[in-house]
Amino acid sequence: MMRQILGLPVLASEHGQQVDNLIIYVHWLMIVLFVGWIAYFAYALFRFHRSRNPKADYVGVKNHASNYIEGAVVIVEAVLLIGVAVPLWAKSVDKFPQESESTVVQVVAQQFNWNLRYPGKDGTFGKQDMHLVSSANVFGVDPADEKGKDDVSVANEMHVVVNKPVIAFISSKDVIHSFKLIAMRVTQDAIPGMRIPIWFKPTKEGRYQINCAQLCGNSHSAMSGGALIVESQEAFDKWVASKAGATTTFE
Ligand SMILES: [Cu+2]
Repeated sequence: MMRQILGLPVLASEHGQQVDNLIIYVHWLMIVLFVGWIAYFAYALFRFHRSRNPKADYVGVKNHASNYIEGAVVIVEAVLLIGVAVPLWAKSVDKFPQESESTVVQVVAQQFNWNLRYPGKDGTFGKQDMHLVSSANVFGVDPADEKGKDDVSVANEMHVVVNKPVIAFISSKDVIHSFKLIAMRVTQDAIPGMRIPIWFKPTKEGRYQINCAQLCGNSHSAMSGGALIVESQEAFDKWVASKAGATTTFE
C-alpha cells in the first residue's frame, strides 16, 4: 500500500527492496510524528487559551509523559539506524562479490554522455594508463596490448546480465557527474581522478534509464539518454561478441 502512496519507481535489483523498506519505515515514523505534533498543537491551542488561563503559569508541566514519548521516538530512530540502515549499507555497499562471478564494467562520465568499457570475451581488460587519456581515448587504453583487442567500448548503452552481480567502476573525464540507476537503487558520484567501485544485482530483464544526478552543465539532462539493458547471459555474450574491438568516442 505504502509503495503506491509514495509512488516508488520500478524496482529491478536485489538489495533495492530493503532500500524501499527503509524509505517506507521512515515515512511511517514521520506520519506518526506529524499526526502527534499536529494533535499536540491543537490540544495546546485549546488547553492554554487565554480565556482558560488569564494568568500565566510559571511552573509548567509536572508529569513526564513528554520524556517517555521522546525516549520512544529515540528508540525507534536508533532501531532504524543501527538495526536497518547500517546493516544494509554493510551488506549492499561495503561487501563486494567476486569479480570472476560478476559482470565487470568501467564507466567514464563526460559532458554529456556515458562511456562504458567491457573486458570482452577473454574477461581481461587491456592495459590502461592515465597518460594515454585524451578526448578520443577516455579510458586511456594502450593500443599495443593484445589483451585489449577484444575489449568493448560503447556509449550510452550499458548491457548487464540478469541475476548476476554487476561491478561498475565509476569515473569522470571532466566535471563531477553522478551515475544513477533508479531502478537498481544505486547512485554514485563520478569524480575526475577517482575510480569508485559500486555493485548491484539486477533481477528483472528490461531496459532502464541511466541518469546523471549532479547538475554538470548546460546539457546535464541529456545524460538521461543513457540506457541500462538487463538481459540473459546468451544475449549479453552475443552483444559483447558483436561489439568486440568497438570504440565509440566523442570529441
Ligand atoms: Cu552529468
